[in-house]
Amino acid sequence: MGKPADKQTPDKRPGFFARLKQRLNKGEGLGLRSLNWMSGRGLDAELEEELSDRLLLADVGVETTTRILEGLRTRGACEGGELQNALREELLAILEPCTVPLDISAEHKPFVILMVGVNGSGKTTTIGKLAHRFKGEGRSVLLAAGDTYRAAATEQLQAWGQRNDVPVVSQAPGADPAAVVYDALEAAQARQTDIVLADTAGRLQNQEGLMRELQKVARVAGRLDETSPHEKMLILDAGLGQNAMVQAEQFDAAIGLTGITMTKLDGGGRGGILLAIANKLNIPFRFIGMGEQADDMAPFDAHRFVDALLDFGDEGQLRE
Ligand SMILES: Nc1nc2c(ncn2[C@@H]2O[C@H](COP(=O)(O)OP(=O)(O)O)[C@@H](O)[C@H]2O)c(=O)[nH]1
Ligand SMILES: [Mg+2]
Repeated sequence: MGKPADKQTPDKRPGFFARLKQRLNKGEGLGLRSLNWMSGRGLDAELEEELSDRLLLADVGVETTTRILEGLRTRGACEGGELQNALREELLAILEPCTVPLDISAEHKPFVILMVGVNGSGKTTTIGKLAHRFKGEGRSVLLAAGDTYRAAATEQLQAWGQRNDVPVVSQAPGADPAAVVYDALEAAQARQTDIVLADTAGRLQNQEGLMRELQKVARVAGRLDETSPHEKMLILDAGLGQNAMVQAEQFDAAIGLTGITMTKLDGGGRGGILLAIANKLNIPFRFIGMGEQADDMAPFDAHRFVDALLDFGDEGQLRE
């Protein structure tokens, strides 16, 4: 499998979570290196206030920041490294329940993944990345161009289809997205395709219209196989901060999400929004994305994510 040997060759880059760590800690990040962990006074008022500021700045939100600080106080950790480990454990306690990998069981054929999210959140790009990943795992994939609102959306999906050598089912702009998805599922059944990735629009005349459309798409997807769609995945731009939380709540209320993929962790976001969402909503994180290339995505892993988030610097002790 000869890949072009350009300088973008993925294997030459540091690993995904190493890059994530660099990204999240460039500029300020959580900036935990600069806190005075070694004051010998443990979690005193000064350190607590600074830590609280950093967490809030990183989009962790008030509720979750309060939970974390309370947890630290309760633990009564005092030494620098001990305190750092306590913080790590607090974050893990929040994120670990949300580490549930997407389980694509072969008993559903095709396994149908409905992608939802506002315009620009990264749905189509994530479909391209997932198609690349699934193909790499030896599975067959078909894409459904359910964003019929903009002609460019279908073209963008077709480009990803070509790049990954997977078929795309589409109709003319303005077509009923539910009809496109139904067509795609029929085609996938006929071809014995393993996985269907269904794109959808992120903006219609209004929010209510969008949610109604998504409900309809999900309903129609259930006509050929009542267990479908098997995944209703929200795509969220991590750079949106607390707005991402609002979106998660709205989409969940409308269609009942089964997974979340966070994108643009290479953008302005500082990653703390995952803690806020995990603390509030019981929806697994499936993947995290950090860039526009096909392999700029990894399955979510609470341990590696927390490691990337917490950069204590060289003085940081007691790494596992
Ligand atoms: N930097 C960065 N850009 C991304 C990422 N994911 C998507 N994009 C870009 O964000 C823009 C919107 O993505 P798109 O997939 O079209 O969003 P959609 O409207 O939800 O389908 C495009 O320019 C993508 O290349 C990411 O993880 N990082
Ligand atoms: Mg799109």
